[in-house]
Amino acid sequence: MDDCVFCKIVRGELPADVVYETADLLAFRDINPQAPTHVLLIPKKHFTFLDELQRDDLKLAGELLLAASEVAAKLGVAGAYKLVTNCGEAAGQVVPHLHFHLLAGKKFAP
Ligand code: DGP
Repeated sequence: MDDCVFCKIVRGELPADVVYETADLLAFRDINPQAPTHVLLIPKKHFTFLDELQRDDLKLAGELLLAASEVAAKLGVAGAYKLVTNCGEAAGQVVPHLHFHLLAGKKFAP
């Protein structure tokens, strides 16, 4: 989408601290980190949120989960991170492009 901030990052029109990239996925550090490690993992293709994924996107959905694990390993936080997606404004979603927050490096409540 033309005016989507994460689509602009994908297209290189906005800068980002990229930590991981494949043909279909991108991970970059959050501009407003809530933990010492706070990375956003996104599909390059625009989906507004998780509920827009279809059965046809099953491979991409799986790639996203495996990529989260790979990003965590790359950043040295394997086995010690939280993975969160906010689906919709009511859940606190601000940027309308599907993304997972990978958070680590601090103690989280159970
Ligand atoms: P959410 O509330 O789930 O939509 O979280 C959106 C996150 O995106 C929030 O933690 C801040 C981050 N963010 C917003 N704009 C930018 C940006 O331009 N660059 C980066 N790196 N992060 C951004």
